[in-house]
Amino acid sequence: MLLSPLLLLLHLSFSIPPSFSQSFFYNGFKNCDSTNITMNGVAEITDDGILRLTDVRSRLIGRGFYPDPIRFKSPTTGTSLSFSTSFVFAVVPKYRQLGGHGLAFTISPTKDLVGAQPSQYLGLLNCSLNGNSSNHLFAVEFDTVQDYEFVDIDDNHVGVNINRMRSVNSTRAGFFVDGDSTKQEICLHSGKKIQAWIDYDADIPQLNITLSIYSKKPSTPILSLPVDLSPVFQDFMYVGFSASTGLLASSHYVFGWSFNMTGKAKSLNLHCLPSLPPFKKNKRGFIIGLSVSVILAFFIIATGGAVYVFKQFNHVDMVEDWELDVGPQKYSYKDLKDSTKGFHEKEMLGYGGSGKVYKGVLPNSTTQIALKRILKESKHGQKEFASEISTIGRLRHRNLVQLLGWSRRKGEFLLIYDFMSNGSLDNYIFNNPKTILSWEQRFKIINDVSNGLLYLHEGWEQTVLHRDIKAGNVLLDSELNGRLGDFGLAKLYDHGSHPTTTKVVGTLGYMAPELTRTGKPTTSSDVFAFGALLLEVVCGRRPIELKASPEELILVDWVMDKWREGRLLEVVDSRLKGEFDKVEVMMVLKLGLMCSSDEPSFRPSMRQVIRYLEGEVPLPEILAPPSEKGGFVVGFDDFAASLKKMDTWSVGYREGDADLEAGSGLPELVSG
Ligand SMILES: *[C@@H]1O[C@H](CO)[C@@H](O)[C@H](O)[C@H]1NC(C)=O
Ligand SMILES: *[C@@H]1O[C@H](CO)[C@@H](O)[C@H](O)[C@H]1NC(C)=O
Ligand SMILES: *[C@@H]1O[C@H](CO)[C@@H](O)[C@H](O)[C@H]1NC(C)=O
Ligand SMILES: *[C@@H]1O[C@H](CO)[C@@H](O)[C@H](O)[C@H]1NC(C)=O
Ligand SMILES: *[C@@H]1O[C@H](CO)[C@@H](O)[C@H](O)[C@H]1NC(C)=O
Ligand SMILES: *[C@@H]1O[C@H](CO)[C@@H](O)[C@H](O)[C@H]1NC(C)=O
Ligand SMILES: CC(=O)N[C@H]1CO[C@H](CO)[C@@H](O)[C@@H]1O
Repeated sequence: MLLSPLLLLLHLSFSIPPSFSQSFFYNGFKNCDSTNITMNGVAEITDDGILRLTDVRSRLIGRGFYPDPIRFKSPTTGTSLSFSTSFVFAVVPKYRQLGGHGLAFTISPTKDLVGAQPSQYLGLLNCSLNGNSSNHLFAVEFDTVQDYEFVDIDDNHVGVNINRMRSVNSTRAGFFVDGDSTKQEICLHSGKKIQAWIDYDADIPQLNITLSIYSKKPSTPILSLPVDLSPVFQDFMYVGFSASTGLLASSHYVFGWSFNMTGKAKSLNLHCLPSLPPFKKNKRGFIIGLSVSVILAFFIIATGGAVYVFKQFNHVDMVEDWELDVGPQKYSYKDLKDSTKGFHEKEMLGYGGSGKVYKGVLPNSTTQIALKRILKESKHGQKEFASEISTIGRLRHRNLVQLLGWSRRKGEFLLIYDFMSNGSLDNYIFNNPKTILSWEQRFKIINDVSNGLLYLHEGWEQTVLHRDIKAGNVLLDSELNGRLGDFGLAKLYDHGSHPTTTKVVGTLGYMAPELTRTGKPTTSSDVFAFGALLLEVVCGRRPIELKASPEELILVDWVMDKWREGRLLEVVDSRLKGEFDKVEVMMVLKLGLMCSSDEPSFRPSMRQVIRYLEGEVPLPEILAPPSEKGGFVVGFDDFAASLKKMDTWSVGYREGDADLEAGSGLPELVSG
């Protein structure tokens, strides 16, 4: 008698999962506990009935999942089923304007996502799992940080992630008001309630994502993708939310959630949902009893106090959470400042991209250092910058200028580099140098720089673009070894992927022509700049020489013309007095031209460059002088033409750049 119910139970639990729902609706999570929502990490349901995934502590993960698995594949056809969901969330950052990191609606084979990491992984994956199709993970991320690693488009986006953190497609958070095709922006970390709808029609297939700050669903989604989720889904999956914080942190809240496998999910009414407790206000009535004079006295003391505190503040190095994660050693700002005699003009070594460089001494030692002082006003810039510092600090190569440490004070960064006693290469080749470098020394420096650049491009776990290669950024140590300096402009990206468009930076004459069009720096645009460097080291002049005659104005054109005329050796720096190895010089000049090709695909990679320089392989045949305008150099005229479009070039100017001074006469020249 007892046996049959038991058998039935066994049967139930083995043939189909215990129970699975087709739809549910949480109009707030009041009276809910772990039987209604499975929580892990730091997630909890507040007394007000809000699912709080994380609070504002650093590096947390919080998740809330619907407890039962849901069938996501048709038992008959084995293809994915449609679903529809809507939820209301809010992100309240610890520091206003700085969200970290984000939350994701998640469909996954498990509720606990073992091994997942916080920060940019949103508690979904980790670096070894990232990208593996056996993850069977689908997520829609609401991300408030721009991770270059995952090619995020900005720091306020909605993206669809399938098995990897890099989004299949993403868009800036916002919504369309019905009947209006301009997107209204939504700030994800405003702390306000935001409703999201995710609708998937498996038959088309089509995935729509819609956002709004209202209860009514806009008719136009902000993302609509033709994506088949059949390979992603398993028969039964769990649905829920995952959120994480990094060094910067936000509280992530979910206020209500509706889900439906058999039709459109019901929208939530924002007014019927619980609200976040308002910030505690000062007790009213406190001041009422006080006389005006007391208030005045209080005001005066408070002002005095504030001024005092402010002054104190300016003397103290403020430490923020994210600083603790920055790799290289942090030094006291005051010690560093003192070692440069308070950033005295006399201690200034020159300008590096984005800041002045001073000579100093490492605190409590006799080690000489070069200190770069960079002003970073915005908080956002500071955080990005800190992550760059920690990357640069990990790069080590004998042909790179080593970053030794850093320091920071409000709105200001100091970067500590090895001191290079012989200064920068430009002092030896342009503007009547005191010391003339011999060809052997020049050839050695070229080889050094190419090795340093190859390391940046290929020698590290991520590709590092230098983005500002020029003679002024090649430093010479006491033995005249060439070292690439100034990685302030470096941006990283994964091998094989493409960096997102960023503001074009670089120096006039070293910027690849496609950079001004696309704004996308690549290893190939670094090679272009390296080509310009090769030519100038051989010729002893700048890539654009304003004092030169019109036919000699643009170095690469001039060298090209001479080559066509069969008089290539005439371009070699006359200060070498003919003392050089002709074969090496010819090879370097031709390689310089090849790197300077307008067409990125004609340019060699740094690995190839090194093979040519070391004589391992001869330069390709294509480098035979073209009889007429043609061959691989077609387009050099475009280069000259683009020069005339001064407005596009002007983006390459930076304040305080030595080359800027040289360039200041250009507009005149173009009009004349
Ligand atoms: C939570 O789950 C319990 C037990 O399954 C159920 O009785 C209760 O109604 C659920 N609460 C809500 C708000 O759904
Ligand atoms: C990533 O998670 C997997 C699965 O839990 C684990 O085996 C692996 O060690 C984790 N990798 C890292 C780098 O944490
Ligand atoms: C993907 O994950 C599976 C199972 O964890 C593992 O066997 C496989 O090696 C992983 N593939 C890659 C490319 O990491
Ligand atoms: C992303 O989707 C938009 C349309 O919503 C489409 O135009 C764009 O090409 C897609 N991008 C990628 C990388 O698939
Ligand atoms: C996606 O949005 C379009 C409107 O742009 C609509 O025609 C289509 O039915 C929607 N698809 C789903 C699955 O909701
Ligand atoms: C330098 O020496 C001073 C005094 O001896 C000490 O207080 C300080 O911590 C030292 N700084 C470093 C970076 O070692
Ligand atoms: C060419 C040049 O200036 N060489 C100098 C490099 O630095 C060392 C040490 O500081 C000097 O001895 C060299 O004269």
